[in-house]
Formats: sequence, structure tokens, C-alpha cells
Amino acid sequence: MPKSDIHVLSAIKLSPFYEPLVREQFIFHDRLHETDPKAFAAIAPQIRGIAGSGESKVSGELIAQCPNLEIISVFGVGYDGVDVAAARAKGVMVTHTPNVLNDDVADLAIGLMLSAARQLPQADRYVREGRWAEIGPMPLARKVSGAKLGIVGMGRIGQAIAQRALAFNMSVAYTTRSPKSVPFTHVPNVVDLARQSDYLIVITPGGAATRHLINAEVLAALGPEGILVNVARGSVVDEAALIDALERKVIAGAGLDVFQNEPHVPEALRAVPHVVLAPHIGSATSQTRKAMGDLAFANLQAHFEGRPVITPVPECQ
Ligand code: 8YV
Repeated sequence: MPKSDIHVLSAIKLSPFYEPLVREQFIFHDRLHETDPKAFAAIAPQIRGIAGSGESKVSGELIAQCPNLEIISVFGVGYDGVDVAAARAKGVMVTHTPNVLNDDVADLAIGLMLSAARQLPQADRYVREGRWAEIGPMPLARKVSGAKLGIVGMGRIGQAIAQRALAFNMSVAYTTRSPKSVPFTHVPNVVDLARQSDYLIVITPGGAATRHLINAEVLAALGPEGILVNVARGSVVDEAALIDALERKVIAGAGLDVFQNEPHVPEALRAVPHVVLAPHIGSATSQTRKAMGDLAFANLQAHFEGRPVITPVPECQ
């Protein structure tokens, strides 16, 4: 297709599976609002699309600066960084990339649960550092198969996690605001869910509604044999409370893919031995990132060709 004369701004450094597609099709302004606000002010009235990711911020202020903005296409399922209310108020469509990343994020959640429980990174270091031969066997870990799993959030990814947990003979319970039609036990209160769980996996959207949902009380309820896994957003967990709970062994351990102030992870958290850390890699396989890039671009293309977008966020449906 010939390159169009439509101007698109990126809100963040885009994925190599998304950026080249946008660059080839549109007149692309790479984070111009950040790199050269003066030049951006001059071009802003021409911006009709914003391309972002799960981590990018698209504020009401930025939306207001682009009076002819029509669409914000997020490369990611989470869009808590986008001021959707401001977008809707201006008739701006917001799209994201659901479904294509369900398997990867669910795989990683199970991987972090197994890693934290069976101490896989610690085991690897134990062998590499020669401690096996020097000291003898490693301290014993915790069993996953047959244990009780609590899932905070039961959307598409939560269901993919639950499905995998069944193969480990785990019993699955979950919390959401209202029960879903899934064959798992609904527990209305997150503290009660934590109390009855050996493993608590967090996979709920970020944003104001879930900020610090996992707090000191929830961690105390999870208890000294419990393990927390977060593959949602850093904002869902009160990080200071988590560090305190890990340091004082209020919980047994954690597996974390997301953090409050990414890519910065507090030194205190990095110093805790019984925690497994990952740099926000939930969807980070080349197959899935390609599918996300194709879908994020297809949403832009559909919109500018006058067709309905493929995957609008729920608020824009
Ligand atoms: C990021 C994510 O979008 O889908 C989400 O919500 O957080 C991730 O998939 C991805 O890291 C791209 O930046």
C-alpha cells in the first residue's frame, strides 16, 4: 500500500515488531513530544494517531494537545497508562492487543510460580558457584502440584493460568468484583482468597481501581508458607509492604515480572534471596510480539481505511 499522509506519534520507544510497520505506512514522529516539545507543538494539530505500548503514558494533556487525534493504538493488553476517559470525551478510539498474548503471560505466571517454589534460579547459582560439592544438598523447597492456587483476576489470562494449574492438580479459586462463569470457586474478598491459598497469582488490570490491592493485610493472610506471583502491573502490589513481608518472612517468597517504578527495582527487593525477578517479560517471545505488532498496526490501518477497528478496549466498544 502507498504511504499515507497521516501523521502518527509514538508515546514510547516502540517494539521492533510495531515501529517499522507504522514508519512504513504513516508519517512517523518518534516521541517528538518528549524529544522536542517546540517542534511537537507545531505538528500536534496534524497528529491523527498515537502508537503506544502497555507501559506508555498517554495523558489527558497529550490528548488535548492533539486536537485532531482519532486513535490510540496500544501494543499490549494493558492500557492503564492511557487516559481513556479523556480519549472518550474527545471521541478518540483506544485499541489494545488482547488474546494474542494470553498463552505467554500464563506460561510465565506458571514459570514464576514454579521458579519461586522450587527455587530454580537459586538452584542454578548453587551449582554454578560450586556449593553443591562444597556444602552438599540445597535446602528443601515447596511443592506446587496439588497445592491451592488463588488467582486475583479471572479474565482471559487468568483463565489460561487456571487451565494450566489444573494440569498440576491444583485447586483453583479466584477473586473478581463479580463471579464469572468459570468452573472455579469465587471468593469475593482478596484477603479471604489469600488466607486459603498456597500460591496467589495476580493478573488483574492496573490503574486506580486496583492500586495496592495486594497490601500488608493480604500478604499476612497469605502467610509464611505462601508465595505471591505478580504478572499484572507493579501498581497492584504495595511494593514497600511486599519488601517488608519478604524481609520479615511474613510470606515464603515471590515471583515478580512487574514493578512499581520500572525499570527500576528497589535495591531492598533485589537483596531478598527468596524472590525471583523478571524484567516485564510476560509477552516477550518473538512469536507473540510479532502477533501483537501485527494487531496493533492492523487496528491503525483499519481505522484510517474507514473500517471498524479489530480490538477496541472495552470502554470504546
Ligand atoms: C507490554 C504488557 O505491552 O500487554 C501488556 O499489558 O504489559 C506487555 O505486553 C509489552 O512489554 C510491550 O511494551
